[in-house]
Amino acid sequence: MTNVVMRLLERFYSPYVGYSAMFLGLEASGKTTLLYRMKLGEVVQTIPSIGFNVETVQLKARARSDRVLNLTCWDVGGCGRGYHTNFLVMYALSCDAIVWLIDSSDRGRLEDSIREFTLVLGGIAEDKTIPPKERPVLILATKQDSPNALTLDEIRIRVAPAIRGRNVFSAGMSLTQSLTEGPIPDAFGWLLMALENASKTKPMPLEVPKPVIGRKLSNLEERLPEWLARAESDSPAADFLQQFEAITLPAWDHYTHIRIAYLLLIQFGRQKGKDKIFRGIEKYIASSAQTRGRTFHVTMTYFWIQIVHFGIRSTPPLIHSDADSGLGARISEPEESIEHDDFPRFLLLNPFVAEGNLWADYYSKGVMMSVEAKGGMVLPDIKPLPNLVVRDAISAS
Ligand SMILES: Nc1nc2c(ncn2[C@@H]2O[C@H](COP(=O)(O)OP(=O)(O)OP(=O)(O)O)[C@@H](O)[C@H]2O)c(=O)[nH]1
Ligand SMILES: [Mg+2]
Repeated sequence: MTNVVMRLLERFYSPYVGYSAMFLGLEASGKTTLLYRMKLGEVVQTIPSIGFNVETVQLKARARSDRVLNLTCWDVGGCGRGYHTNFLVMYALSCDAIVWLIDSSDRGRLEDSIREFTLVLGGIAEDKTIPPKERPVLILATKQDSPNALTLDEIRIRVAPAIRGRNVFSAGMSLTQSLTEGPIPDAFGWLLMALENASKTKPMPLEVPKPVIGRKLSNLEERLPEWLARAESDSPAADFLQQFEAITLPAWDHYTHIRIAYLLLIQFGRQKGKDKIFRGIEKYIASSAQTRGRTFHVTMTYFWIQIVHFGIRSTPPLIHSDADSGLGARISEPEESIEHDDFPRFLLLNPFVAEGNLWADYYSKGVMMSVEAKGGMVLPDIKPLPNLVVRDAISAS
């Protein structure tokens, strides 16, 4: 089942324009800051990420001054918090390199970071198509500007056992440092060299690597491949919306809700789409035999609209490889960037939408299940919903 993830990653993101790297590291280690620093050249205000941010960046590689590294970067929200190791490995297997960020100012969590990283590397090592040595690992010790930060040497000594036998370069940096001078271009210059050397010897994969078998799969690890397979064979967008309108959908479950929200928000935008979702779902619950025993829940509906909308806004345009044109690559026009039938790619980048109890990260049960929350919009009591203002600032830049 996990092969559907590999297949879709390949369909959307391969052949890559250049190379790809997965950014790993505990919460607040600086993954998103680095990504947008490279993409936009500035430090943007970040919020803890909940899904994937994927961007292709161009970096001058200092050691090879005439060369530019084209890197498609997968930034995944807080490893060790939301996602399980096997889930990260599914994605990491399709990347050419691993970039591991360590927060040098957080002495207390260095061991946690090493433990998580060791688990992911162990999972990747099960992929026999690429020998471990040939998937370069770049270790970035961020926040060197913080008082009392761990030095790069202290970190090197501590991480050594985790990276034995691998092709590794480590660098200490502050993410506010220059992108053309100093440790950042040095580190990515090394990465370019390592990737070029690896691809010279890389054998052609004969088969899609088998999913990694480890401990019991978490809910999301099972559900995402199921959802992707379902999305691939589902009825076209127009038919699906027609069935929603006619109260004849084949099922009424969490997947159905998310696809409804996705399609209506894409087609009508946030304001009009939200109204259509509210009215449509309320009508469906009132009229369908499938929904007997259920009542319309205002806050829950609002929550999922917000989450899906956030996911849509976080999904960057797809880069088409366009070898024939001689231009190398073409970025989708905004209006074609998320197509109506692009639901599988949306799921791939925003897998958290498949977690039916995601709301519990934001709302206590008592609040979400209250009469007030059912009948009207109630704000979350645990933490604010993902922030579209920050997201919009990133898009605007
Ligand atoms: N002083 C300093 N702060 C940094 C540096 N790198 C990142 N930060 C700050 O650390 C905080 C967390 O950075 P993020 O980029 O959001 O971290 P992340 O790894 O994406 O975190 P999650 O999305 O939760 O996994 C932000 O406030 C950054 O501005 C650095 O080199 N120096
Ligand atoms: Mg982040």
